[in-house]
Amino acid sequence: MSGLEDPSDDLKVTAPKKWATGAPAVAHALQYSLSQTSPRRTALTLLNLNQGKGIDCPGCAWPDPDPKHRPMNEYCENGAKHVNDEATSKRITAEFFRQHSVSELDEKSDYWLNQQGRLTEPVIKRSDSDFYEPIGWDDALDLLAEELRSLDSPNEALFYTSGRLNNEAAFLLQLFARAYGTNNLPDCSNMCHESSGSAMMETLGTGKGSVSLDDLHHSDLIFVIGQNPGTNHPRMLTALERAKHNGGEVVAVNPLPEAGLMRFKNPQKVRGVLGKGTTIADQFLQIRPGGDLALFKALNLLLLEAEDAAPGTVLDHEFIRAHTTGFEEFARQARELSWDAVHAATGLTREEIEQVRDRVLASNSVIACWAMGLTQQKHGVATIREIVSFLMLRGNIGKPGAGVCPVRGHSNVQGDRTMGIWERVPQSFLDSIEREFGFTPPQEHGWDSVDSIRAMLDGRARFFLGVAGNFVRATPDSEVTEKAMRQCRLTAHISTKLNRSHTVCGETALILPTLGRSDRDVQRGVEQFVTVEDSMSMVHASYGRLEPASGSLLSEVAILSRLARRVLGEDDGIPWEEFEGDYDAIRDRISRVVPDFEDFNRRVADPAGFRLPNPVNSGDFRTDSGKAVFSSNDFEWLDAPDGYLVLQSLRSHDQWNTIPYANDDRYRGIHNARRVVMVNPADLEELGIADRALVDLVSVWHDGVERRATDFRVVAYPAARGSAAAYYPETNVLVPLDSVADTSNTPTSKGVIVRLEPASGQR
Ligand SMILES: Nc1nc2c(c(=O)[nH]1)N[C@H]1C(S)=C(S)[C@@H](COP(=O)(O)OP(=O)(O)OC[C@H]3O[C@@H](n4cnc5c(=O)[nH]c(N)nc54)[C@H](O)[C@@H]3O)O[C@H]1N2
Ligand SMILES: Nc1nc2c(c(=O)[nH]1)N[C@H]1C(S)=C(S)[C@@H](COP(=O)(O)OP(=O)(O)OC[C@H]3O[C@@H](n4cnc5c(=O)[nH]c(N)nc54)[C@H](O)[C@@H]3O)O[C@H]1N2
Ligand code: SF4
Ligand SMILES: [Mo]
Repeated sequence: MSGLEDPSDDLKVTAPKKWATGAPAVAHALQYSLSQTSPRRTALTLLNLNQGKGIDCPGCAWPDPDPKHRPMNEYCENGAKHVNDEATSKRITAEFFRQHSVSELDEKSDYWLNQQGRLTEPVIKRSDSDFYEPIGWDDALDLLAEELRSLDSPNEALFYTSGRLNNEAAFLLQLFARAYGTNNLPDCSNMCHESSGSAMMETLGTGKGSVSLDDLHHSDLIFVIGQNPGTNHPRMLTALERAKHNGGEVVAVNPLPEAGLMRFKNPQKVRGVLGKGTTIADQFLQIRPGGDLALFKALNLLLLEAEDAAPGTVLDHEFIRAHTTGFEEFARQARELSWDAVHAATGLTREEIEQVRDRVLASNSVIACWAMGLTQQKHGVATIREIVSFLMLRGNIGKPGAGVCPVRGHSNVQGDRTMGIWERVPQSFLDSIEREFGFTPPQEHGWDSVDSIRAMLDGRARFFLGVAGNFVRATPDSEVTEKAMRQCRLTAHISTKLNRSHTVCGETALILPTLGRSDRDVQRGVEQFVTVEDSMSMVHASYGRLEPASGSLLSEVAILSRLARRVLGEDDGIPWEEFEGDYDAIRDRISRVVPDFEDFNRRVADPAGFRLPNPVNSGDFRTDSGKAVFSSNDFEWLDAPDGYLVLQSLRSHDQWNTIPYANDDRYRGIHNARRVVMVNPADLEELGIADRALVDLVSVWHDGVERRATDFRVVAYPAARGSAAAYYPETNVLVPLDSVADTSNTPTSKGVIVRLEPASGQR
């Protein structure tokens, strides 16, 4: 494995925090921001963050409140850190690449690479060289175009994106890929909420969440499942606080007692900073990883039994009759449940689950929120289907204060899908493209992220263009993925900052630096804005405010338009030049291709933006039967053999996906180290492993390959029994490429069976 920091022996452990986001959080954000840039740029970014006509936070996809009720400091510690990581005053110049060979850069840590600052000019690593060197934009794009035109089939090319990309560039990227001839549009969703989309499409006929912020504020009961909002969606805590003040309750389901789930001190209120804060979870279910399907099966059985005991009082028969199919078979299967199996799978007692049932029975409106703890499990899709059934039993879909709430990650990951970044986009979308642009897009599905790696490995794919992400670190089975990338003839990345995907590269490699969301974007003398869609389907504008990191940066829109013109020729019927010069022209086309975007330019001028309708909320279920589906899911869980643990790979408080900002995880009490593995003290005792021992994590999989992540410090931690937690991406090496969720093909990053061995260096 390349590029990891030396194991840190400076590890300091303090007690895990029992509350999140108070005064220290604000101080931490400022500290990081000021380490990156000047007080002036810090102030400029922060004053403009999440304001009307300001910068949409490039952090997570949590929605902004209505502008009329939005305080000036409507951002969180991590949003502030994240935008200032982009606004940094540090620069990477040609001199930097003269000093450091690619092999040398590959030895550096992910942290180090990111800390070098913003990329400022296009560079190329030629096949006979170990150095990146400057190249002009025209030459770089000519070379890319030539390579694309020389492939035997358009399907040898892969176009990867992360959800950082704005709507306008995303629309152009998919349009370009399809006009070129491929649906190979793998994206970070494949590793993120794909399981949510798969499960909801099947059962509800739409892949998106159904609730609004207002629903959350007025819900009687909110489940927060497999999600760590204190770190990953901090402003969600404000919404939960509001729901609690309105009399709502929260049930948290997690193997770890995450600080943000316990208590919240609102940094925007004096009372929040100085007082005790608000208790968030009324009930905390410390579940074993992978136990959620069993939990919701148990809850569904308890609801059916409650209905048996008092017919006509528990289930919403009218909803079930009018809007759903599959209830009889679902109910029959539900009654087969064994409580012993439920206990083994969840680690929870029947009494705990009955207590949750009582809360459900006392609630007229229930919302289920979830994130990676569910989606990155082998049976993640089945679990989410089961949760949909759970909500439908009492008609908790499509009414105020109720519904499904997959909490998205990247700020525009949902929008990118809406814009057609999807290897399996619906036929209706392809037909719209054809009507609008007059060419027939390829009809067969493209490759998702995991299949793209397989295609690179066996030579079916030879060209990789990555936009706004870090494919090599985001994907599983790092050694295998790295080999796949190195086998490409050409890899190119449109990026703001240096990362591992630039050092683990193809024979020829290009880095194309671009404007970030905070940078001012001027085309033909006119300032442009871009748009994004948040987790609750609100579409709104984002205006860059800062002086760009360098005069030679091009916007993503400009790079993609220029590349498309070179590859497709000047008379392909798509006005690429006009698109580059005026983003309104792109939005006009979006309004004619993408459903519910009519009159896009006018509607997005409203600082609040507009909300895309979710058909589910008007009883319109776009499944084959036209009804919502009660599914029958086989009982599955993660059964680790004796001596093994179920490892989940998660985020620390001080990282943004593949990029660590520091070696701290303050809320969990971990300081100065990232190569740590958190395990319950009782499990450590059973395994005969001492707290702070230096171990290797060894994953076992039925392909017989032994995957090993070396030199992790053991930390005794109040994790669920039988489980372990360690950070991503250091642990991606342990996730086998073929270990994926059923249906969604999402890597099982939260369910890896491992054993702990004394570190190889010490044996
Ligand atoms: N600061 C910051 N914010 C971010 C990101 C970031 O890296 N840094 N990343 C963004 C992105 S792209 C995403 S997708 C989101 C991710 O947001 P989260 O999903 O909150 O991210 P993870 O850190 O992966 O945490 C998963 C949570 O699920 C729990 N969990 C693990 N396995 C299970 C299980 O089997 N069952 C249950 N019930 N729980 C389980 C873990 O203990 C943990 O609390 O955050 C977004 N926001
Ligand atoms: N083991 C394990 N693996 C996981 C996960 C996990 O929980 N466990 N989580 C998965 C999830 S949920 C996700 S979303 C993926 C994340 O995977 P990615 O989205 O691929 O990774 P990021 O770390 O967000 O990408 C960071 C890079 O994006 C570039 N960038 C940042 N801003 C911009 C911009 O405005 N424009 C452009 N062009 N480039 C920009 C910078 O160069 C930066 O280095 O990882 C997945 N992998
Ligand atoms: S909650 Fe998410 S979108 Fe909001 S400020 Fe924090 S990181 Fe940004
Ligand atoms: Mo994500």
